[in-house]
Amino acid sequence: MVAKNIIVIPTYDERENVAKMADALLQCREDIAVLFVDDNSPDGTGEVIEKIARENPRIMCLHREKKEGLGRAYIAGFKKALELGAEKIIQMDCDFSHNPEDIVRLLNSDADLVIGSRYVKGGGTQGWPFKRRLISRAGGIFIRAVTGMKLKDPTGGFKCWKRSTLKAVDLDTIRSMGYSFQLEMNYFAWKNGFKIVEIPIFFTDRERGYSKITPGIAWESVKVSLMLRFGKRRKI
Ligand SMILES: Nc1nc2c(ncn2[C@@H]2O[C@H](COP(=O)(O)OP(=O)(O)OP(=O)(O)O)[C@@H](O)[C@H]2O)c(=O)[nH]1
Ligand SMILES: [Mg+2]
Repeated sequence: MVAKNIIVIPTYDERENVAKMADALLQCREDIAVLFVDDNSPDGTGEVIEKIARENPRIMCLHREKKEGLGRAYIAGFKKALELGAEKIIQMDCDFSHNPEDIVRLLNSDADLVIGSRYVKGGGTQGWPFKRRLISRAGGIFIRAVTGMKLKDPTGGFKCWKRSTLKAVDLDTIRSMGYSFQLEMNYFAWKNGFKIVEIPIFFTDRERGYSKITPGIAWESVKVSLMLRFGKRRKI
C-alpha cells in the first residue's frame, strides 16, 4: 500500500498549481499519498506531475488520453485508489479553492462520507461574484427539492469517502460527465443509508489558471437531479 489515505485530484491545465499543491498536502500528514488524474493537459501539467512523482513516491499520476470532464476523471482515480488499497479517499480541486489544510479535519471525522460544506455554520465562499453565489444557492435549493436529499451543500467537491462507502457505489453506473458528478455520488450514498456529515470549509476563488466550468456543465446538474428523482431507480 502506498499510503493509508489517498487524495485524488483531477487536473486540466493546472501547471501553475500542481507543485504547490503536492507540497502543501504532503506537509499536512504523513499517512497520505496524492493521485493526480490528468487528462493530457495541453499546458503540460502531466509532465510536471511526472517530474514531481519521480522525486517522491507519495505523488502519483494517472494519465488519461483526453478531456472527458471531471466526473470521468474522478471515476478513473477512485478505481485506482481502491485498487491501491486506500482506507480513505479524499477528492479535491487543484486550484486552492479547497484549502489543503482542511484534509486533516476531513480525515478526522469518522462518517461514511464527509462533505466539506460551504453552507453550514462556519463555512463560506470568498471572491465569488453575486451571480455565482446566486446560482450555487439556487442550485442547492433545486437539488434538495427534487432529490429529497437534505444536504446543505450538495454540489461541493471537497469530500472524504470511507473505502467501504466508495466500494458500495457501482462507479460504472454513474452517468455525470461534469460537476453533477458530486451530486450523483452523494445521492447514492444517501439513498443507501450511509452516514453523511457536512463540516464547514471556506471556499476561495482560484488565483492561478482558469475555470473549466461552462453553462452546459451547470445545466447537467438540473438534468441529473431530475433523472435521479424520476428516472428508473437503480440500486447500488
Ligand atoms: N482531469 C480533468 N480534470 C478536470 C476537468 N475539468 C476540470 N478539471 C479539474 O477539476 C478541478 C475543478 O475545476 P475548476 O475549473 O476549478 O472548476 P470549479 O472549481 O468548479 O470552478 P471555478 O470555481 O470557476 O474554478 C480542477 O482541479 C480542474 O483542473 C477534466 O475534464 N478533466
Ligand atoms: Mg475551481
